[in-house]
Parts: sequence; C-alpha cells; structure tokens
Amino acid sequence: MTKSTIKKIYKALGLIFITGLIFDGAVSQEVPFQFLNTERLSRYSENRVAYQHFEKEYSPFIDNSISMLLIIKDSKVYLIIDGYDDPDVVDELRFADAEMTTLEADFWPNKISGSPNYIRMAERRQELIHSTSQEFVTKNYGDLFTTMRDAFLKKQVAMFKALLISRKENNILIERTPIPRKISDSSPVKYKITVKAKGLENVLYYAEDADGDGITETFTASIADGFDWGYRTGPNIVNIQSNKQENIANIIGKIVSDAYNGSAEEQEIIRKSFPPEKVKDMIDDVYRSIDPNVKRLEGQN
Ligand SMILES: [Ca+2]
Ligand SMILES: [Ca+2]
Repeated sequence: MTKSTIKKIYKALGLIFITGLIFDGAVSQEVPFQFLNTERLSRYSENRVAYQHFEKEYSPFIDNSISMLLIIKDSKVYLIIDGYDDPDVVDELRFADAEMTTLEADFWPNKISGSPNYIRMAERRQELIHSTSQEFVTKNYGDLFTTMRDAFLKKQVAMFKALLISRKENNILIERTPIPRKISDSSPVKYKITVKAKGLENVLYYAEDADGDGITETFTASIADGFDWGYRTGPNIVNIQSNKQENIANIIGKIVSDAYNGSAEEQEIIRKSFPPEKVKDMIDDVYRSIDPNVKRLEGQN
C-alpha cells in the first residue's frame, strides 16, 4: 500500500462519526455525532447558537481537545474554534511517525486554551473571513467567543434547572450505577450518575457524571427541529463531552448533583413551603390528645 493510499484511508477514517450519548424517550443509547460544519448547515434563516466541546480520547483520528461555537445572526454564519487542528498538519505529524510504533501518540497539538485559533465567517455560502491565526482570532473574536459561549451555556443550564423545580410535572430520569473497581480497592464505591430530561418545546437534555466525583463533565441539549449539519449531526444545541476546563465546569459542573440531590433553588422552595415555626403547631395538631396527663408530662420535659 502506498503512502498516499494510506493517507486517503486515514482521511476517510477521520470523517467517521464519533459516538456520543443521547437518549430517545426513556432509552439510553449511543448515537453518533459530527463536529460542526458550516458548509453543511441545513439552514441560515434563523438566529441560532450551537456549542460543541470535545475532550475525549476517542480515537487517534479524532481531535481530542476542541471547542466550537456556531453563531448564526441575520444570515451571517460565524464559527469560532478553540483548539483547532489543521487536518493536513495532523496528517503530516502522523506520517512523520513513519514506524507507526506509537499508536497512543497524540497527533493533535492544539488544545483548548481559552484563546481561540480559528474563525470562519460567511454570509450564506459566501466566505467573508477565514483565519487560523491564533493571534488574529483571539484579538478580534476572543471576547465574543467567551462572552457568547458563557451566556449561552448559562441560559441552557438555567432552562434545565427550571425543569428540576417543577420536576414532578417533567419527565426527569436519573440513573445511578456503581463504578466497577478492583477487588483490592477498599475505598468507598463511586457511582456514575446520568440525568435525562425533556424540556419545553421537546428539548432533550442529557447530563452525566461518569467518574462519580460529583462534577458533571458531559452535557447535551438537542431539539428535533431539522437544524443540522449533515447526516447524524447529534445534539444540535449543546454537545459537551468529557469537559476538563474549569470555566466550563463552573457553569455545568453541578447539573447532575442538582438533579440527584435537589438544587439550592428547590431546597429553598421546599423550606419556604414548610417553615420550622410551623412544625410545633403541626405536631400539636396531629397528636392532639384528650388525656390531660399528656399536657402535664410534656411540660416536665
Ligand atoms: Ca485540538
Ligand atoms: Ca465527573
């Protein structure tokens, strides 16, 4: 097999769908998704934001640290990326490793850093800006990227938390499964927790704390409204897989524990609905006794 044939195969493999987690109704299942692609957007007719964030070691052919923000405003499409790797550079790195001895080698040099290094801006299909200069992108679009992303994620998290407050009416499914460990490991058992919820307008949310450390690292939101960027796009609102960034954890990190333990907002509502000063009245009410000795004995305590 010639080098160029191998290269073509690798390129093709680089396009395979990656597996992510989403759910359909009550059944958890693995579904593929694709990285955002502005050239394959199904429509530009509405203002829209989508965010993808991937920090998984999934395959040597899939970028292991990339975060992408898509903004569509007035038919203009912006795609800003932090941790973008040029596929041609990755190919060169891979082939420089001629012996192929390092299957675990990391061929994706650019990591999420908070300083985006890619922008593509187009009006309909006409490209207006395209840059992979980190200096240019961060200087001109770094603040926009961070501000828009944070505001967008906070909004999605607020929408999810609103579902928890009225959780009786909403279909919220929580699964807690022990994480397997070595027999010799006597530390407390940890649990993987997943949460699935269906929101207004049938937005599906999925959140996961896979390693049981209490911090959510995977969060997706999707709506089946025909907005996509090709076959099997995956979650089309938010798709965060295996986040390792502190600033993102500050926004999404409590989703699973809020769903499992109850959020501060829910606890406050419950507390207000049953204030401690009412407890004595209630006890008196429930255990109202006609035996006068009870009153007397109570007073002795
Ligand atoms: Ca990367
Ligand atoms: Ca975790």
